[in-house]
Amino acid sequence: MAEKLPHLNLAFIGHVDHGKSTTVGRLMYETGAVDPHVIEGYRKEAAAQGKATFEYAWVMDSLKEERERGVTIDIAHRRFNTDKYYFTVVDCPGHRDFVKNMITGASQADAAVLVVSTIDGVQAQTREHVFLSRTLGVNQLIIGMNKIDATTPPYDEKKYLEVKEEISKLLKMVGYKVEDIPFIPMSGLMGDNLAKPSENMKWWKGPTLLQALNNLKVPEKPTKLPLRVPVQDVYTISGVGTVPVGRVETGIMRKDDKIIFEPADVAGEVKSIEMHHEEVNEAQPGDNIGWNVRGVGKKDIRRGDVCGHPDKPPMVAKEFKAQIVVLQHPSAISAGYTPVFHCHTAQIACTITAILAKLDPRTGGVKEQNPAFIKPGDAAIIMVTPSKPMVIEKVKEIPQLGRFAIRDMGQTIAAGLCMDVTPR
Ligand SMILES: Nc1nc2c(ncn2[C@@H]2O[C@H](COP(=O)(O)OP(=O)(O)OP(=O)(O)O)[C@@H](O)[C@H]2O)c(=O)[nH]1
Ligand SMILES: [Mg+2]
Repeated sequence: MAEKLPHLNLAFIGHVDHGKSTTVGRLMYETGAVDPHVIEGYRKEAAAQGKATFEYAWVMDSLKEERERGVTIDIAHRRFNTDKYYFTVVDCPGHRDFVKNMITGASQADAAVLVVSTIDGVQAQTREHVFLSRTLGVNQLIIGMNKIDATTPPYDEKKYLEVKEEISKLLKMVGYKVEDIPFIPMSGLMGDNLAKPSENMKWWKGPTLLQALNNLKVPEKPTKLPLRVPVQDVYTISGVGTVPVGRVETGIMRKDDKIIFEPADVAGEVKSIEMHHEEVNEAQPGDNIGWNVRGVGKKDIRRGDVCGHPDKPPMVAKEFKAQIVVLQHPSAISAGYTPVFHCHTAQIACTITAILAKLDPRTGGVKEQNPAFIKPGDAAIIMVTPSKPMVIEKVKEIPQLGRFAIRDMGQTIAAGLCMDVTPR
């Protein structure tokens, strides 16, 4: 049944202890995804360990260290469904030491619930998570104004309006359209306005969290953007010919289309398209395909090349400008550093030739022009020169091909977006 409903990836983000795991746990319980006996068991066990009130959080926090410390450390995935959607929920950690796990969670999300304690309002990781969500392309937000049961007096509309204003300012600053975003007064712990409208807030006429989740939109397939199919692998099949395989990121590929591969710079024609071992006439975003090309040899193209139409060919960069967030690095990053950039299926050593500005990750504003170096936690605008030709697109034009991760020494050093490209 759940498999037939449209699917959405949903991340819960926000400052440490503001109630993300509790809200997810209670929502699971109220929608029947978690058995009441399980919660009852956690309630007793948590109380016995001096961790009373963490019973719902334990649905998501299953590591021993998480339960002992009462904080989420790693991201946890859980599934649940409403009558309209089937959700995969990613519960992110709020603690500043685990921001990189939050980034992994948010980078997979179609939408996010930002949980903010109505008692404490906007805090450091509220700002940081909002900025990162924006950078990572999370376009739909719901604000869960949590712990409304514990304001003074409880369920206080005045406090709600005050904190709502504070959050709105932050969202506007990084470019979210506040008019489209619901701000729901709720209690993850008591269950107010999660699955059922609360009796304790007669002043609230808006949706419950569950209704807001049902109002989310399945992201539209980017069929109107230019065709981009990054090549994952290339085969030669006897009697058929050259067959690259990959996932269509944007646009539509049709049988008999003229196509071009970049940066290889070879052109051909689509003889046939195969998906799940069946021949199809066209392929759309999200489809994993193998396509037989006329006029292209196996040796002409390789993993990391991108297939497009000749009238709007993939952009090959000589140099590009990017915004990055540094996640981890043993020391500091300065101009001249040459790690590997992972962008679509390409993995290419690129030199950071200049650091133009250091940004405040909590606001996105410029903190320092031309800094000598940047460190974990910093965001920055940089100039990059690939060691060989590389396809990358401006994130404003083709978002799917404008994001990348920077890796070195077996770690993800940074995540980023391409702002501008100097073509080859
Ligand atoms: N009064 C009240 N307490 C809450 C509410 N939601 C969560 N809490 C309490 O806040 C504490 C932290 O809750 P968590 O759910 O672990 O918070 P979190 O946001 O997941 O924290 P991290 O994952 O570590 O960032 C626990 O003691 C919860 O019982 C709420 O709506 N009202
Ligand atoms: Mg948590």
